[in-house]
Amino acid sequence: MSLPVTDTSVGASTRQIETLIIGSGFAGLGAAIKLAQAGKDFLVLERADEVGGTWRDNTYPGAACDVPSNLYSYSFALNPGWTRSFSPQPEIQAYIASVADKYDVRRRTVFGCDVEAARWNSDTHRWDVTTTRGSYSAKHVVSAVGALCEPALPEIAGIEDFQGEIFHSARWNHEADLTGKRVAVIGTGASAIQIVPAIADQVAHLDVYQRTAPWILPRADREYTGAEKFAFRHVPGFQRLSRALQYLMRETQVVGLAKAPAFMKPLEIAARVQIRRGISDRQLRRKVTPNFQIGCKRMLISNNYYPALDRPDVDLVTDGIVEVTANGIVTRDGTVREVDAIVVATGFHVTDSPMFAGIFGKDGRSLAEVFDETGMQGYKGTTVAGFPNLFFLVGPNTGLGHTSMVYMIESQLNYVVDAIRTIDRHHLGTVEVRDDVQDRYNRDLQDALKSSVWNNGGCASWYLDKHGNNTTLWPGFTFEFRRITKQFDLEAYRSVATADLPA
Ligand code: N01
Repeated sequence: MSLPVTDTSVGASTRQIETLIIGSGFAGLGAAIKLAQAGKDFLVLERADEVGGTWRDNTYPGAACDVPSNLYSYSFALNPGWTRSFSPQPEIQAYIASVADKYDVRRRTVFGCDVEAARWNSDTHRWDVTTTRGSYSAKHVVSAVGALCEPALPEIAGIEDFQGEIFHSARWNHEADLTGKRVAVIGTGASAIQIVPAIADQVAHLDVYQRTAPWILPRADREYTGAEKFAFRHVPGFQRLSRALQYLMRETQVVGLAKAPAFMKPLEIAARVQIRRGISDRQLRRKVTPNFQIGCKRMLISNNYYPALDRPDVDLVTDGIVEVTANGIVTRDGTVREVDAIVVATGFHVTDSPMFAGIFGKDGRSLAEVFDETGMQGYKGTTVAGFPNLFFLVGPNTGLGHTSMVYMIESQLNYVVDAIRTIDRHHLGTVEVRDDVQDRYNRDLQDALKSSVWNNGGCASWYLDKHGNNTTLWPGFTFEFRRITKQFDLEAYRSVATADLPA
């Protein structure tokens, strides 16, 4: 498909655009494709020089998806080229880039364009968006920056004085050669458990700093057989069928995560067997055994993390870090472990994203101020009261603990594109979700989450905000979310016709 050529040059004057999409990962790229197909005017702003979002940024050794490959593509652009059942990062990034090419999205993308602020302008009834590459005035803004885009650095005394190499897992420094070095990895989340086995052979010694032991399940990863690869390409419906089966299997987990956590027991047993098989030392086994219910934090998958920890040249450190010095890390028991490099695998700002501080709504308050007061609340994960004509992809309570985010993104794309179509069809100038609708929606969500393992599993996780509310995860089956986002529900919104907007 070929799109009309859009002027992506940036000048001194403010450019008028119908819809600005911020970000070009799975969500932003999908929005661009769907808006193009709907014949709408839009422009994508991307701070980096390539599409891909989190899959472009996370290039650490061992980076791979923990969701089956067949679920990890758009339904409208299946990828018959996957080589493994769980795809490595380079394959996913190549897929995303190929979709951008196929749908010609780059021509409507301004690369190297970091959004500084977006302000609702009550005079023009549009969004004023300032960026590192000029200013825009947009009727609608689609924020597609994702939940895992702003690395969270730990606040550890002295960390800025460390003299060796130090970098976050999502900003891997490929110039730094870790061969033969003493390396520390801080964190034992999804990123760290992929990094540790990937670098254990290369480094001289590895210290892994664990604050909370994660639950880790076997990773059923394998190369697709020649017959499967052939069938993906040449047998009509084969990939769709295997995708549908995997989708249904994963959806059954919702019962154990959100409705009746006791159903997760068999998974816990499988995880305990992994520990026994992977680790020979009894004391180390005790250290890696989690102290919370499985599913409370994201369940991880790996076959090689425990064997890596079991190596004589790898130490698991469970005493809390008190300080980083110029050349090492000091733990609570007073031990100083000298290292040449530190990998900070401490996750992302999710419920406290710095991006929230740069978006100013109708009453001049930033999204950060609003969320600080109410928690990260929205309506159908997409709109927020007080922020007219602003649509979030991967917004509040759209995250998943069990299956592919691409499915949720496609549900939201339906909703956003239908919203913009509806606005145009009814000649509306603004739409803003009603406070009462948003409040009711969030009450229902929190009720549904009350009995979930995420809220009651005895862990602290990034799923919960500072108020203790789970404002990140969708508590139900994903097809329920697909159903509620099928059509834009104008009655849930306060809307003003363009002709009635005050001049
Ligand atoms: O980050 P995390 P991540 N001192 O927040 C520890 C997705 N993902 O980058 O558990 C010491 O999960 C923290 O300890 P604790 C996936 O959705 C997907 O690994 O808070 N430690 C934890 O161990 C995932 O959920 C894939 O006690 C500190 C770790 O750092 C999300 O990204 C692959 C600390 C952070 O774990 C984030 O994963 C990778 C401190 N001050 C990631 N602060 C796929 O395969 C934090 N920690 C699809």
